[in-house]
Amino acid sequence: MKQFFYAKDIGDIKAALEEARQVKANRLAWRGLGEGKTIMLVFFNSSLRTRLSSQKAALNLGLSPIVLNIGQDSWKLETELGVVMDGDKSEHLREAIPVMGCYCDLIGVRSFAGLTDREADYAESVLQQFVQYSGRPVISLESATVHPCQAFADLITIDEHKRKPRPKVVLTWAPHPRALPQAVPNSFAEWMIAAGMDLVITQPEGYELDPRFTSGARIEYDQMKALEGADFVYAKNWSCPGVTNPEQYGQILSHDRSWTVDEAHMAVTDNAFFMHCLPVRRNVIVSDAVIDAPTSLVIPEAANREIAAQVVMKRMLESL
Ligand code: AN0
Ligand code: CP
Repeated sequence: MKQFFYAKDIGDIKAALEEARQVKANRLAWRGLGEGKTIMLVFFNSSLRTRLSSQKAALNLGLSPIVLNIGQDSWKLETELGVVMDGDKSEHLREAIPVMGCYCDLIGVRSFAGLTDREADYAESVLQQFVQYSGRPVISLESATVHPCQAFADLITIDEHKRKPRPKVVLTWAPHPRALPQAVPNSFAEWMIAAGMDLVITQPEGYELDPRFTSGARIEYDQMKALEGADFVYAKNWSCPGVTNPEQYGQILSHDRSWTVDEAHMAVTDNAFFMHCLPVRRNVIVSDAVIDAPTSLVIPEAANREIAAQVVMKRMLESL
């Protein structure tokens, strides 16, 4: 495996889930695989789960992690080509990436969407520079439009908790005070569809996700109707994807708190499990009662981030 960005990169989903079960049952069985090898984990943005689970997954494989926080531990990096670098950025990605590539065997990159230039974000311009200039297999640790490590962990979690072969999974938009990327819902939708789940997406008008990630899902603008009979409720905020109106890309179109997932929402489901990738704002995205209920899977999802990351790194090491 040379890149991990999209659901197709993992190949057969059933095989990937089986491998995840094996890894989870015996995390240290491949300790020799990463011996003498290094993974560089590059963070342009904050992280709790991704940085810790990636380091833990690497350590399980005997792979040494090096973590670099751009702009804090390193120079501030320019990411756009062709600019006159007389501002606060001391170094360009064009040099920094091949230098990083010299010191590692695998690279993981967290680089959020800028949310101003839709075309640049959806072209994954930063991630593609890592592919082009590092000479190493690259993992998206949430890039502009995708968060595959999260989606894979979410799929593992659903697979572990499902009570029927094809559960109804509802991805619901929820309010948030800041404009957030579309990476998490994009990848969640893409992976649920790839895994053959019955996926319903519900959001206020204008928040339609890019069809390249959602085609095959049912769209329902009435949140309560969407939630009826759900087996899993996956809440997430995202900013305007700019599909229907490109000028609104990255904007907040609604602060409607009636979309906050509370007990009244969960009451119309089929005793659904609640899911969120975290970090979550309590009583904005989800009520205390719902996230604290025994049906909340937020911690098991986070725990499965280690497993998902380990399967991905294992496959990359096997194909070096
Ligand atoms: C980020 C997002 O929505 O993409 C990271 C989620 C894993 N969330 C925030 O910035 C709050
Ligand atoms: N879910 C997730 O990716 O969390 P972090 O942003 O803390 O890594």
